[in-house]
Amino acid sequence: MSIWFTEELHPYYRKGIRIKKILADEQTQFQHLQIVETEFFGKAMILDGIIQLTERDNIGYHEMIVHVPMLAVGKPKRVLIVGGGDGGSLQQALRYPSVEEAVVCELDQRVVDLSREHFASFGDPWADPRATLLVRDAFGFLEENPGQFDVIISDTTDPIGMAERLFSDEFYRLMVRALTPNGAAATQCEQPFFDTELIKQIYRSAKMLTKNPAYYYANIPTYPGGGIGFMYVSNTPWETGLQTPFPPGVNNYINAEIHKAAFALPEFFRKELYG
Ligand code: SPD
Repeated sequence: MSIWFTEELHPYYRKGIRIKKILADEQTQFQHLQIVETEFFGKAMILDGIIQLTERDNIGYHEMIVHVPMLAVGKPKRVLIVGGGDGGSLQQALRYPSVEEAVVCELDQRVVDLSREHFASFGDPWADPRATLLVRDAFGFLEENPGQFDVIISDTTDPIGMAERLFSDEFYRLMVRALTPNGAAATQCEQPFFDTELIKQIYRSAKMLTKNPAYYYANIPTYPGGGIGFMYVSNTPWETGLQTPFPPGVNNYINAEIHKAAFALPEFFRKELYG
C-alpha cells in the first residue's frame, strides 16, 4: 500500500507525506490516534489528523523545547512536562544528572501506551525511577503545585479542541506560578506565518508574568510551514543557558550555534512581536 496522508491546516494550505502502512488506528477516550509507517520519516504519530512527531524529525522539537529552559536554569531538579505522553521530552529531560524528578501530566494513557510500543528510539524513559506519569488534566495539577518546578515544558498538541486552554492567559498564569523563582518554562508556540496573533497574545501574557520571555524556532519539516516555535518564559534570560554545558548523551539538533540562532527572528515577525 502507498498512500498520501494530507494535513490541511487552513483552507489555503495543506501538506502531505507518503505512508507505507497504518500500524495503529483507534479512537481513544479523547482523540483519534494513528501510528503510521511513512516512506521517508520513519514512524509517525498523528492525533486528530495532525502530525505530532516522526522518528526522523522529532529530535529538533524535543531537544529545543527541553534543553533551552533546562540549560538556562543550569542544574534543574524538578521538571514538569505538560502533555508529552509520547516520552520524547521526558527522554531529553532525564539526560540531566541534576534531575531528581520529572513529572509528566498527560491526559491520554493510550498516547503513552502506543508510544512505548512503537517509538523504541525514545528509550523507554518511563522505566527511569525519576519519571512519574500522572494521567490527568494539567490545570488542576498546576493549581495544586505553586513554586514547585525548576522547569516546565508544555509539550502539547495544537490549540484546537481540548488543548485550546493550554494556550490561554490562565494557563500561562498557573504555569508561571508553579515555577520556582529562577525557574524557566518552554511551551509549544506554533508557527509565525500562520499563528501571528496567537503568538503575540501569548508573548504579551508571558511578558506580564516574567521579565525575560522570548520566542525561538526550530525546523521540523513535517510540521506546517516546515517548523514550529516555542515561547521561553522566565525571569532568567535565555542567554544564561549559553554558558551551561550540554548534558551527557548525544545531541542531534541543538548545538551552541543553533541555541543562539533559534532566537533570531525574521524581520516581519520580530517587528510584530517585539515592536
Ligand atoms: N502542528 C503540530 C504540533 C505538534 C506539537 N506537539 C508535538 C508533540 C511531540 N511530543
